[in-house]
Amino acid sequence: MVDIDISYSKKRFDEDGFVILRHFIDAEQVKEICRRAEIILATRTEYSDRYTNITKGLEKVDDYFEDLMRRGPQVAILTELLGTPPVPITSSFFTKNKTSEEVNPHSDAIYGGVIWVAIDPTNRENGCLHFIKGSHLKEEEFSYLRPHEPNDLSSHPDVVEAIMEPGDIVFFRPTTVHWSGPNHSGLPRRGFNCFYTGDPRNAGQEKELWKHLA
Ligand SMILES: O=C(O)CCC(=O)C(=O)O
Repeated sequence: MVDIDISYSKKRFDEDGFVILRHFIDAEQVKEICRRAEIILATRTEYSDRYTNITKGLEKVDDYFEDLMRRGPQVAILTELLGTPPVPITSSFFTKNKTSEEVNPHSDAIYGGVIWVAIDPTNRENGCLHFIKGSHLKEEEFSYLRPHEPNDLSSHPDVVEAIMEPGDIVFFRPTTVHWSGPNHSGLPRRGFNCFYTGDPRNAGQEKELWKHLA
């Protein structure tokens, strides 16, 4: 892991609703996450309600993911960013092999934080994540968005393309509007995500909510 300027990262997280930290997860761990997730995918246990390319609940199948959610290097950073220890809800694997596997603009939940780790290089061509900077502060304006409904925000003035390399991580507020476009590359684009709530009292409720979100 590289040196992290936590006060700058917190400023970005608070003002923009997300922050990308480069080379955060080392190459060995990226490989291990991918290897274990691919084993789970091969035997598919739990699907997202609407997406066949999103596999949730990895931690229910392999304790490695439970441990990673609870004790991975992201926990200390997220604690700083949220100002409170994050409570893990679930971990998911997002594969994107086809052009049809888009996730439309949406926000995830109200409380807590989300992390997304790039397993493959990701860019505009293969459907990288996009964020609307500052949208977590304008919840009402974006409350109409649903991940299964197309809404073109690609020319929004505050859009940011999260171009990432394997091991880069993005921390974001669940209320920050985000989406990922089609994959035109012909190669898989994979990402690993963990969702945390910031308040243990919300854990049950957020678990239910997350089942229905991308
Ligand atoms: O990886 C993707 O394509 C979408 C990720 C996403 O929507 C999320 O992590 O909440």
